[in-house]
Amino acid sequence: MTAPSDARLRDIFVDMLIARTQAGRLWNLQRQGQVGTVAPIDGHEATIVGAAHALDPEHDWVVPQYREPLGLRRYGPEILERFMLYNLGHPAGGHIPEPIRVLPNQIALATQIPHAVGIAWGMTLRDEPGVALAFFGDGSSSEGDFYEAGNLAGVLGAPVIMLCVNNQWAISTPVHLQTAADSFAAKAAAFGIPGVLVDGNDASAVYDAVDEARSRALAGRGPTLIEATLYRLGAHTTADDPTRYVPAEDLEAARRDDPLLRLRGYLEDRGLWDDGAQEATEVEALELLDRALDRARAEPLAPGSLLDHCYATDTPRLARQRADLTGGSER
Ligand SMILES: Cc1ncc(C[n+]2csc(CCOP(=O)(O)OP(=O)(O)O)c2C)c(N)n1
Ligand SMILES: [Mg+2]
Repeated sequence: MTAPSDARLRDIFVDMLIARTQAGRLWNLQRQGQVGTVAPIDGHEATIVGAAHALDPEHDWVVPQYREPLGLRRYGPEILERFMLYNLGHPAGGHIPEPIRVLPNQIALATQIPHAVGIAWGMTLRDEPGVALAFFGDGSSSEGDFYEAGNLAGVLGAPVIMLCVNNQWAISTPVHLQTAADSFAAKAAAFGIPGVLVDGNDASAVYDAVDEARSRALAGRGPTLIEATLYRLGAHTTADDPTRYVPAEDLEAARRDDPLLRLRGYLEDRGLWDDGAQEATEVEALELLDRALDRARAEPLAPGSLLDHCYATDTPRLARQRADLTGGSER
């Protein structure tokens, strides 16, 4: 296990700040009707970025839920571009081409976890070095897919990291109504694999936990379930009003433990960050977002293309829907 160097922590902070800044801009753009629904990343940055930095983009797969894309910069600028295409409803946003080892967003809760186990086991069968890391939420852990994937991973000894992002909420369902277990990490016992609890506001701790799980997997010692605890600082999505159910005092306490403030303080104490760096990074974040959005908007969007990747050949019902959308004859 290797702790991240200060240089690495600075890189992690840059990615965290870029993600937070872009998320803020996307929120405003959604309110202006310029982009589609967005799930804010606020409060999740240390976990998502810290985990991504502990992986090797050349060999390791990331299998996201839907809140992660802005935090996966380490895997390449294509992630942001595809995310913008996805947000605008472009089918190309549902596919991230190789060699980038990131699966597209997954909205159907927990279905991505068996995919990650399959990818990981596939790498073992092909004798490829690498791991697959699946992000999923506390709410997703109540799905059957979580248990099926964890069980299979344990039996196979697949090189997979199951990273449960416990942000205390599944839309408006609080965590105490989600499980009666002591923790989500405790569920690892049923799979016969290690379960690790980590402070999800501490990028360094998340990096360490993922790094250790990765080393274990690469050494042939199988999967790990990690639970990163943090607090969702924003709404569930732009379609949600959390003031109706999040206790104001809990949110205020969580804001004092904001993962960005914590890491910024650490870097400033060591002379590795200052207001100039902050401002320059925020400007860069918005420029990157604007460019990705411009490119996504320029991509032609054919009517009916939303049906393109359902089946190789349209079913009769899809053919009728396609005809309705395109105003033409059935394909
Ligand atoms: C199978 C399935 N059931 C229900 C939903 C509706 N839904 C969307 S997000 C969400 C909450 C998910 O909570 P969690 O897994 O904790 O992720 P978070 O949004 O907190 O990051 C629900 C119930 C869904 N997308 N898929
Ligand atoms: Mg949640």
